[in-house]
Amino acid sequence: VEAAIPEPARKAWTKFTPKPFETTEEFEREAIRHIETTLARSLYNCDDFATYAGTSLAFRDRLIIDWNKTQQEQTFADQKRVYYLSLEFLMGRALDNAMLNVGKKDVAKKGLDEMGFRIEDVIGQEHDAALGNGGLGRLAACFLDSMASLNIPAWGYGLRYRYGIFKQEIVDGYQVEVPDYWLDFNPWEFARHDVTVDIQFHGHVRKYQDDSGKQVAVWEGGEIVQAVAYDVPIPGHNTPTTNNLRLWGSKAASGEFDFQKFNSGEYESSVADQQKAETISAVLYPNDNLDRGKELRLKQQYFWCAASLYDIVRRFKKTKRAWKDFPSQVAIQLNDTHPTLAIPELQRILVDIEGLDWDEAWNIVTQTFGYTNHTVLPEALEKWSVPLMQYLLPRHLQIIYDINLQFLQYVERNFPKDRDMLRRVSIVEESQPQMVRMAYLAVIGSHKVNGVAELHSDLIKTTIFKDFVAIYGPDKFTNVTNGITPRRWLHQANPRLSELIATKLGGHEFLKDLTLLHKLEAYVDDADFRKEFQEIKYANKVRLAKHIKNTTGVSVNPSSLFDVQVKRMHEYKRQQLNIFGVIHRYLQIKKMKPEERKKLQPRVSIFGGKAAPGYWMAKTVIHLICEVGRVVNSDPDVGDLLKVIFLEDYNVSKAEIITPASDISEHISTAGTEASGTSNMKFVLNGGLIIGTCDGANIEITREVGENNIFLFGNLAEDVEDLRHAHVYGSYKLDPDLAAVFDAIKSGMFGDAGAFGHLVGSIMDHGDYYLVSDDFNSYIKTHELIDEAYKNQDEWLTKCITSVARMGFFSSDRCIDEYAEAIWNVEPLVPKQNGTEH
Ligand code: NBG
Repeated sequence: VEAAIPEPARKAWTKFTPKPFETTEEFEREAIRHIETTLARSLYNCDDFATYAGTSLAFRDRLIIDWNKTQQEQTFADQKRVYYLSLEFLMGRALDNAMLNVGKKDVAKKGLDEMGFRIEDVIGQEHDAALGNGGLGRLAACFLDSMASLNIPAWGYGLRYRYGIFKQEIVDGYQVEVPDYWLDFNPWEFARHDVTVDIQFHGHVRKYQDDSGKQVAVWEGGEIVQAVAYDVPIPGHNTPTTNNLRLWGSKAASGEFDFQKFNSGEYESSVADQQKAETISAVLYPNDNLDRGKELRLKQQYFWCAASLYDIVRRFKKTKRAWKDFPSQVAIQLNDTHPTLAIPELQRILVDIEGLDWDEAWNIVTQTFGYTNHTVLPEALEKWSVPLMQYLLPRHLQIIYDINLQFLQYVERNFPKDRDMLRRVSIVEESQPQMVRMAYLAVIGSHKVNGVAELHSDLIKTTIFKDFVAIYGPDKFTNVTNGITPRRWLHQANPRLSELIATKLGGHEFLKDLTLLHKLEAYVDDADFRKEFQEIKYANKVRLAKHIKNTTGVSVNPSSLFDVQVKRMHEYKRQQLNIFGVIHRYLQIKKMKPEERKKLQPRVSIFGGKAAPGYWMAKTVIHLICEVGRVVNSDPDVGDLLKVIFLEDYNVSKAEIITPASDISEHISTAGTEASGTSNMKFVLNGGLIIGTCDGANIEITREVGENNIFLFGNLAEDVEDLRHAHVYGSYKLDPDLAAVFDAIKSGMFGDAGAFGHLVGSIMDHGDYYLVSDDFNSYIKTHELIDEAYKNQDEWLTKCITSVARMGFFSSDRCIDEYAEAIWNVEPLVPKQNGTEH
């Protein structure tokens, strides 16, 4: 490739290779140039937003220089790449992250200062890229950061939603959803109008025999929608590696509205096709851990899988290698079952288009894919109806049938005595209508399947994939416990703590090797260190208190114990258990004499999280939290002893303010329901303790930090089934303290009792599926322990510092190392120091 470029042209290019800014002055020149020329603004009309834009463009230029080098080096090195397919990337803001990863935040701060702006105000102008619902999408974002930081040649593939997760407003104590149009000005993406893929839907399949007598299938007719690539540079921390996140946008294949119709006056229908095509990538489905089986969602999934695979195959074909090399050049990771259609799609490309034999193709397919499972909740397991698939993707349905046939024949040969097994493991569920079970297809089409925490990975082997363990053996199933990037969740969110750690550890290496944190244990008794650690926590609480005041009008005392539960609203996550506990506390306070009240530990209970728009019960819990806050926060008997806050519109950038400010955070899912959880890790890494059930990663956090440094409570996963049974059939009595809470709600103490009837009823009368009553006593007793423990600030601080020192395991760098080693078999490509040779 290089040799093909004539010497004079090459000379001109290398002479003018753009150089990234280094000094404050160079930064200012770049930022001001962008403000004046790219944005057409000037000294006289430049506000925070224009400054944000100019600063971002200056940094984007830097990233693109590194991005170009990285992509060239990866192409020349011609080694295996990872493709991370995720329908969600919950990126949050990019500017602060870019500044810190390229190590130029100080330069920018000084430059902006000289230009008359405060860096915090400028950073605060950025709209979150909120292309995800919760933990699954944020995990994908942390993984991108780790893959770039570890120099793994990797691409993310996703959808460019015009609307991310909705914005949440709280109006009169109710959630109201507002659309999140975030693309008005997005300096972090590059539209690649030259990188397009035509995606087919509907139509029919024609089969015939070719001259050699081979059966050939052709997928014909139907409609075409065009996928356009938008690239987002992903900078690694302290390395030139800048990977790519490619998001696909949809548009009409012709690129234009129907001109004939337009000319004949049918203005509305002339744009209808265009709008229909653009609908595919228009909006993120706002459900967390719930599958609704909508046709448009299936269209999104195929559109994105087909465009991504076309791109991956096109890149592979440029290497001119034989097809059998495909799995040694390409690793594709399926983030949950959302991209499972990539499996039949690759089989279709290899067999129908490239003409490979079925078995040879299937071999390649199964060696290429890895599948990560993120939930055992039955309502979240994806199934698509056969008639819908037949209508939308007729050829894929045939391929899925063929995959299933071969698989079932294999099972029958190996388990001839277990007749029922065929029914149980079939990809096609014999229901009315028949359904395609995507998780089974993902297991069958991948070489490795992993869960996201030890308990979860054990559970999938004994529950949803039990038969598949028998069929394939246990080695196909493995665990990769989730992690978080310490760059965003420590260095960026809690800069003072990051600096303090760096002074003790002699630099910032811990940001790239988080296990180095263990050295902090030597400072547990160091008076100066302790004092500063505590001051930082207090300052972070003051910052959050200001945010609370600004957004809710409620004043909270930063010396109170801050008790935080922020995550998607879901019955299995049990925010209802938390708010019932708060009501219990309120009732206790009301009963106390003034001198008893003086002994109490003041608390602020902080909630945040979105409910899926159609999830009535979750919305009811939000409403109850708001109503309790309304009553408690204005009760003169209570004062500072208890405040109840619901923070509007919880998202990544708010998490960066909330996480460093917590004393206790709540991770209280019914045991066996939360696959991992990742905010639990963020809170402990930022010097907060947690109250939690024996669920997900809480168990491994306990193993790392020690039982004395975490507040565990509640029933175990192994007992859940029996407990549920007892609710329905056995002798079971509602917890008396919880009964008192329900009486208070029913009395109208928190507004219209009728509004909470079905919430209370789900526990009292309808089986208490999430075992709120069973865990209630243990929960409130544990909160009493927390109050006592917090009063001894010295011991509390020791717990916090010790825990931070022991969190090294939970870096997403460790996850990526494990995936790279055990699943992807890919090596890092360390960039040349001055990699401009290419
Ligand atoms: C979620 C789990 C979380 C887990 C994240 C990331 C889905 C389907 N699953 O517990 O509920 O931390 O995945 O693995 O969103």
